[in-house]
Amino acid sequence: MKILVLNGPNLNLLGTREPEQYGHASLADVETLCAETALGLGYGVECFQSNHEGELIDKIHSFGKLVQAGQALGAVFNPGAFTHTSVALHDAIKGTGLPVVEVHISNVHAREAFRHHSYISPVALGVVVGLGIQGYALAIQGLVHKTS
Ligand code: CA2
Repeated sequence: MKILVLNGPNLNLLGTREPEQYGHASLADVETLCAETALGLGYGVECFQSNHEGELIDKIHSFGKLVQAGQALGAVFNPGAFTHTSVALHDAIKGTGLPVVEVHISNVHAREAFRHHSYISPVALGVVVGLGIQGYALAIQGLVHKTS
């Protein structure tokens, strides 16, 4: 049984720039943290990052099918800037019924006004915001807690 760790645009740059906003950890560090957290709860992970909206949508579709087949639990998802723009990602999550916990490394509510609205939150099981990369571990715990 596996959990999808899904990251959106520019999160491949983690650890290379803007450490005051996003810390020093790399995306590989995030994925290792997620794998260790999930393993401790009895789950595996599949990690996927894309800078392309359509690729994220395709992954949500394929994982939604795995959940329907009882082969996956759901996803922790940091949609990056698509959080604030993407009706298409909203529709993909809603249309597949994929259980999603939304994660943001930074506290988007303490930043620019355009980051205060999320198209993902209304279709998410829960949201973890502003707790750094530890938020991914908390999101996995929350996903397991809410779905099993
Ligand atoms: O706080 C978060 O996790 C965000 O989802 C990160 C997005 C931002 O657009 C959201 O408003 C909040 C940006 C991810 C870009 O990450 C970078 C990391 C290092 C260097 C440059 C970008």
